[in-house]
Amino acid sequence: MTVLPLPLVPLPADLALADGAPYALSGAAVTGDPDAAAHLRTLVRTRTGLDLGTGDGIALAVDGSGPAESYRLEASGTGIRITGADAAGLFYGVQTLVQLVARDGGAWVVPAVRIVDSPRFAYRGVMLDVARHFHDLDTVRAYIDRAASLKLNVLHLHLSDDQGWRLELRSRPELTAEASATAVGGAPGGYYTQDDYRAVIAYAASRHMTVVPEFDMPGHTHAVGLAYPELAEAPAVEVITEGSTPVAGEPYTGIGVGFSSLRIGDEATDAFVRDVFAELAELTPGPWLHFGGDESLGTTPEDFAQFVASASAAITALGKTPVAWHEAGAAAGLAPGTVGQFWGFVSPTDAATRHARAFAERGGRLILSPADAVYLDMKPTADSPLGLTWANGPTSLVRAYDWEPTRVVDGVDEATILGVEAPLWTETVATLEDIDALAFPRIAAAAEIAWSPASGAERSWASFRSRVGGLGPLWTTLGIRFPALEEVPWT
Ligand code: TNX
Repeated sequence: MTVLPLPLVPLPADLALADGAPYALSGAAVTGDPDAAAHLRTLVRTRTGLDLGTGDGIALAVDGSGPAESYRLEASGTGIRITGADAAGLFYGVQTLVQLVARDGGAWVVPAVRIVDSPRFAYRGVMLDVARHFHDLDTVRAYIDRAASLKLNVLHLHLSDDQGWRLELRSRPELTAEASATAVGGAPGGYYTQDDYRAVIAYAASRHMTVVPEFDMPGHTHAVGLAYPELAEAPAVEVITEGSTPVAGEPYTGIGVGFSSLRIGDEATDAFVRDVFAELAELTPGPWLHFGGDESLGTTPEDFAQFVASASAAITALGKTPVAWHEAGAAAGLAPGTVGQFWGFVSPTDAATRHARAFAERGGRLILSPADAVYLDMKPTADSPLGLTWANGPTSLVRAYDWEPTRVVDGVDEATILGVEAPLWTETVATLEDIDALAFPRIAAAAEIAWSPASGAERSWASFRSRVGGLGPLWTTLGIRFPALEEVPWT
């Protein structure tokens, strides 16, 4: 049976259309789990204008059976039942139900279906760079809602870079006092207070998302030098490929990379690294702390290896799992169990493959973020006013969709892959409207690759583009200003 008329993304693991009448939402009521019921009420009201009553009709329950995050959904003319293995599973069942809501003549209905669904990968992430441009709480909450609606469950926050430090730390108040006021192109900066950060974590948790915070080191640290000049190496300006020249002690508002470095092998730097990650660990309930490690072109290879060994050990000693960009795999002393984030291409260079594999060889797993497929900051089309192009851009929706995680890093199999993450770097991204313009609809491709089984009749570009096209009206009512790419038959 074809599922093409149903605009479901990510594609459920198992789905069958049932015979019989659809379920009519007018006058319908909901019963069961209060959190899930509240989400469903809000979403149905937004989508249809209908207020669900309280009582029999749509039954929502958690029953503890089945894999983590899984759910079952049965809809018929007489009622709907969604059963989650856990609260996250039930939440995802609600998201699926909202995607199923359709207009039938003048009525809002849910077609008769039977779905049994669970995720392929445990880690399904998006990253938001709040350093190049600062993004306020409302924007972050809106992005959490967008990601969670596609069953993504990790928000990686890139909290520091050359352009600014974005999280208040009590142990190091100079960071936000001296290095948060500006952003790329002279845009206003900003930072999260500790209460703001807790609010982000709580909001994410209410949508079953875990926050993975990143302080990027030892490169991408020009801003640290504004607060602590003694911790910074002199900028290695000769490696800048784009943008303006950084000046030590002055805010950097360009978009060059690879020029800054912490001073390695210095007790003051070690104390700084210990302080910032210890405080970050205290503030962060999730299991992962990301220490960056990318593009440290202003650091010698020996210093880089020493830094990676000590930072990954320090984070491990805090009871957290370190995460680093794949270059950190070059360091022989990388702490066992460190998770690697691969950002090479779908067909990587030998060095990227070797570095990524090094994490697995030390018992760590991999997050796949192949830049030519899932970097949401690449232009979607050549004429897009926003976005970059360095990763073989523009990156079409079909390119974002047509890749298979187990075929990227040779020798890295399904069990070694923790999951998939779609980063959004924000050199060109200042507002929620900009985020929507770049993230959508490609974020839906990342979500399907992370959630849905690798194969199946409908796990194809032809099916995906049609299902995405059917989501247009829902996205519009949710206020998502997605670009109507020509690759998609929007309905
Ligand atoms: C590379 S990908 C970076 C970032 C830039 C991004 C722009 C990675 C780990 N580092 O510093 O923002 O390209 O696409």
